[in-house]
Amino acid sequence: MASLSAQIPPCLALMMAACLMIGINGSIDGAQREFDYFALSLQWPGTICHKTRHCCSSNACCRGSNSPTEFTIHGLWPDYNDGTWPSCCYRSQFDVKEISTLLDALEKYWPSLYCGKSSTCFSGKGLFWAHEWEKHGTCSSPVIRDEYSYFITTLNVYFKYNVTKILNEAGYVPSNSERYPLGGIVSAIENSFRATPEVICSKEAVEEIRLCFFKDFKPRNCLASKTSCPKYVSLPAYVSMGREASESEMA
Ligand code: U2P
Repeated sequence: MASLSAQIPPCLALMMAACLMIGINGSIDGAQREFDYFALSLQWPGTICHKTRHCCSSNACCRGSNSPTEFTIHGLWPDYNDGTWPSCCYRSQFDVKEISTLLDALEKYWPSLYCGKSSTCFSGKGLFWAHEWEKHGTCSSPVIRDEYSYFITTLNVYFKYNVTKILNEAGYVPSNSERYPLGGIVSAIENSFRATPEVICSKEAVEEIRLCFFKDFKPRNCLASKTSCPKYVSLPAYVSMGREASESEMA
């Protein structure tokens, strides 16, 4: 039987080889080009936990009086200046052992606010942290090159730029009745960090605030995007609604 290569005309074989070298992102060797800046994405539990319908052990919204009342970390994302971002840059399966010394801090400041496992790049479903490391962390090179560095760096940036504190000091405190001017929230952050954040809303409630950084972690403006927020927004307070998960409720 003739070999496969013998059946393919040389010009077609060359084209096939070229296609294999050019990855899905149009980059040579499948490598994605280096990112331009970082976004630290922070979630507001007051807004997200309002949507919790079923409890489970992985969801920090289900911790009742121990549920988070400050902005928590969603992820540190390498981004491009054109509004797109690289993802799943190389095969590196998340290993919780590598961050065992950080777990207490991660449970507190970087918890999942949802039930259900998160998708990972290559290994199906896993922890929220596995999702963030595999999808975003692997694209943070050459600034961040391994899993431990990704998590410790993110925690350090989060502690240094404390959005909850800045907003509280400016009078923007959690409330289920007040509405605050979006411009006031943005200005409070700009005045403290000298850079413009991005604010994401769910209806009128602030759901995420993103802080942007150059690769040396000096603050920079986030991209001017069409905001999903109205002119006046809320910063809902956490309402437990008897959500301390009973075993029977655990999904
Ligand atoms: O905004 C919806 C989801 O898109 C992903 N995202 C958004 C902005 C950005 O700069 N980078 C980015 O990845 C986020 O996906 P996730 O990390 O949650 O999978 C975001 O939730």
